[in-house]
Amino acid sequence: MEQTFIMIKPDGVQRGLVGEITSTFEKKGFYLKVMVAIRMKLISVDRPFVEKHYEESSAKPFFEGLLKYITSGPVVGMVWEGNNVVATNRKIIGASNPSASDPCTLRGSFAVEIGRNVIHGSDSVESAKKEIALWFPDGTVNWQSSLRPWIYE
Ligand code: IDP
Repeated sequence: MEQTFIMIKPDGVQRGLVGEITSTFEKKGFYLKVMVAIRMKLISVDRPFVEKHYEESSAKPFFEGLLKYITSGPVVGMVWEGNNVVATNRKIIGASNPSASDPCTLRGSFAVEIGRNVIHGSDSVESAKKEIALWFPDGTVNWQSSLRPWIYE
């Protein structure tokens, strides 16, 4: 099944949005593939690591600000699994700029400015694979929810 990488950014952690964001993906019917207490990463990431994560944005004028933002406090890294999870989670997250995000999305509900948009989600299956390998080099936990047949045909 398809997997995506999600990061709750420092502002999302500071503002106490971890539970609400995680709960949104759970209620949708996607599966958290890193066990919370053991494998979920609540870490401060360093500059070289963030440079690698955002290497595609390295030529952008906002890159320096982005590095400062993401290294400014702890973040939460997660892998979620489900049918079409990459594209679906991007829709749930909303447009990069919260002022253009649908109000029903996470960014539309909880953020105001593009430089403080609370959450990251992989933008393609290919970048999800890259990001998951970067953040979780030891792989993810393999488990199946007993409710799966009630959500997936
Ligand atoms: P995405 O996170 O929606 O995929 P990208 O264009 O890949 O958006 O940009 C990565 C991140 O860089 C954004 O989520 C946001 O935090 C930051 N960013 C993008 N554009 C700007 C900007 O114009 N000013 C400040 N930060 C920006």
